[in-house]
Amino acid sequence: MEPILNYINGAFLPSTSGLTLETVNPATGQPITTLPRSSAEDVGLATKAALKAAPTWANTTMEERMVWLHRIADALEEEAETIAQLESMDTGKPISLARSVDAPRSVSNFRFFAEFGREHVEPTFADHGAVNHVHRSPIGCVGLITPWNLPLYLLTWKIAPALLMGNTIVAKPSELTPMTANHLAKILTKLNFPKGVFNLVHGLGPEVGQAIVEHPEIRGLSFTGGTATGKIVAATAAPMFKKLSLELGGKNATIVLDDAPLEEMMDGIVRASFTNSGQVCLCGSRVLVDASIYDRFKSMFVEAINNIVVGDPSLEETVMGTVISKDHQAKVESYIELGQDEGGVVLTGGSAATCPVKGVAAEGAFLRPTVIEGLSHTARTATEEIFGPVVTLHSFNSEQEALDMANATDYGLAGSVWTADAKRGYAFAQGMDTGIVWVNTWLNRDLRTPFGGVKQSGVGREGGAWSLNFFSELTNICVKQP
Ligand code: TXE
Repeated sequence: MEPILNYINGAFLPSTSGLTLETVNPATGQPITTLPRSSAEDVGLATKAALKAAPTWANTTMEERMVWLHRIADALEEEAETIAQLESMDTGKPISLARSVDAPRSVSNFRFFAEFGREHVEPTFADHGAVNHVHRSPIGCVGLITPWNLPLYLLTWKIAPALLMGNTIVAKPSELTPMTANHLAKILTKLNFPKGVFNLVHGLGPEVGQAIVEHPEIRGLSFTGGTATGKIVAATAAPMFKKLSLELGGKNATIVLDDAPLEEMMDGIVRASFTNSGQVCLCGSRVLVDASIYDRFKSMFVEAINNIVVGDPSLEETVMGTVISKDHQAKVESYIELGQDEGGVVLTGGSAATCPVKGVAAEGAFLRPTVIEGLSHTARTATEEIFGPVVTLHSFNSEQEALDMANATDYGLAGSVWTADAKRGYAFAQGMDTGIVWVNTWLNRDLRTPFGGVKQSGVGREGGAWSLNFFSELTNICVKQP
């Protein structure tokens, strides 16, 4: 594959240092291509381009920007298969998942905001003989920093509203998954998208990401990634009073109430546990089950998991591919080890050595879905984010106990409740200390809704009007007729 380059002012450039990194296919362990190991100097060039392009882009109308978002959506739609193939190769996720989730959601992110722009009105408030106009203007140049689990899905989730509100962009995808961001830059070039409005700088987080956060002329930052990194980003941005949106980690609970119709709901519960090898911040990594149905649930859950086809992500029948890297595989295996050290019992799955995935490259970062039972809900394995195909299984004796267990971590991103009685589920959900709760469903996304978490899962919300608010500044103009 041709080397990946930075995309600055409409041109594809190597890093100024000429240094590069290698990106690897997690399923084979083989290198795919190289990407720039950029520095603060490259971030400076990209920011200069973004600042130069800012006035013209800010002076386009909402309608003109909505037309651009539709054009980009159309182009992404035409290239959906290429994007799915690139994403699967870069992340090790099954081609079926890249086709059904990553590629289409990248299109709908642009399509949604292209249409949602119509909802954008500037409210007025009349009183004391004057009219107050709430005028919305771009932040200016914004920094977008994104993770490796849903690369284009999460990057476009930020790009679309940022462009719609008239901002210019310096973006940094994860150094582990640069391919689809690079492909988006190629699409923008083909569309003759205005130079400098969107810029991509590839490289390591502490070098390039840090430089974006530190740059004094990047006035807004939208970060999605781990909580530990989020703390570093927040500490750097806070004294600079930058606008900041942090979508961080999670340790979400899947709560199965005693009246849940298990046959009907098991597939959804398994999806919530293991989609993308558990590498979705919204995955349910703790499964809490009413004691009265625990044994029946456990045997159905383990049976369904044992039927998951784990293998080569390029094969159509594969349901679970790899985790993102051998390093991450080792991190996940260390938690399987810890779970047993803490007194847990592995019901199915385990490390690559004890429970090998058949018919795949030994260099591949494969792990089978793993369930550990018998742990206290306060154990480290049950409270720390693993971000892999590992769930802990717990029982509870009352709804209050289930709520207390669900809320007993430092995270507060999402959760799901499963019950025959939707009203009961809605009432239960109101006790959950999270930003999102699904009742009898999971990853059911209406893009108009607020997305984000509380506690160590982040600060702020993105989605619908919340994205328009984040990616703009407000000026209240109070007018009194002479
Ligand atoms: O995160 P990292 P990863 C979380 C998920 C998991 C993590 C996995 O819970 O914890 O993301 O993604 C850059 N200054 N979410 O491992 O390491 C880094 O290069 C500035 C939650 O990639 O935090 C990458 O581009 N940037 C989410 C990005 O930060 C830095 C949904 C994220 O890297 C940096 C998806 C630094 N010092 C995953 N160090 C949600 N809540 O929606 C690294 N980076």
